[in-house]
Amino acid sequence: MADLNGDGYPDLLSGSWPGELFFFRGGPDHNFAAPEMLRDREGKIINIGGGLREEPGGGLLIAGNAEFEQTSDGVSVNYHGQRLKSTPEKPISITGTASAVHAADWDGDGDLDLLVGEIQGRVFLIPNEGTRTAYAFGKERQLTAGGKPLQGRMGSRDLQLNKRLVWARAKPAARPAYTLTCAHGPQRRRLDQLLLERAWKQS
Ligand SMILES: [Ca+2]
Ligand SMILES: [Ca+2]
Repeated sequence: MADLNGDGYPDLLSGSWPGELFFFRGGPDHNFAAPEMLRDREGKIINIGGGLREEPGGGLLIAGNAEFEQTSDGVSVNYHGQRLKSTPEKPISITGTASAVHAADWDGDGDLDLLVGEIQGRVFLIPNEGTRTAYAFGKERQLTAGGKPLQGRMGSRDLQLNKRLVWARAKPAARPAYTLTCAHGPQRRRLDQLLLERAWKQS
């Protein structure tokens, strides 16, 4: 919760699975307006890593908030104001990037900037280049720790990097481990935590 627009009323911010950031404008007595997707200073809806991607097989993949619509002449997809047609030759599918957001005055200039984590575990700063009462978000940049890009990583490669024994003991059905790499070394998180802890202690 943060007063993003500086009107004296706390607002709500939320990340999402498709990746867009949602702003719930606060009012008196903690009443909130319907959510709106946050945009950057050029009017583009913010979704780090989202967008349209051409698929190798000829399809189109949308990473973001989109809605399918069945019409009399086929299937259409509404994405950020665009209306795209899904055809057998160029079928449209949807995925997401996921996001979590926190507002803080990162650079101490009085307005609230955004800190955003995404599905690959990367953490970005989106600077507020506006004012305390009229936000205008600039281009994101990935935060660093210990001189390296800050990233929580998933997958067997990270397990092997940190403790080979962990992966050797993980069963195929086990979920991958989650490792946050930061200045003071790898930090293990959740995912088959008992198995991980046991293997860690026995190694
Ligand atoms: Ca507010
Ligand atoms: Ca600021």
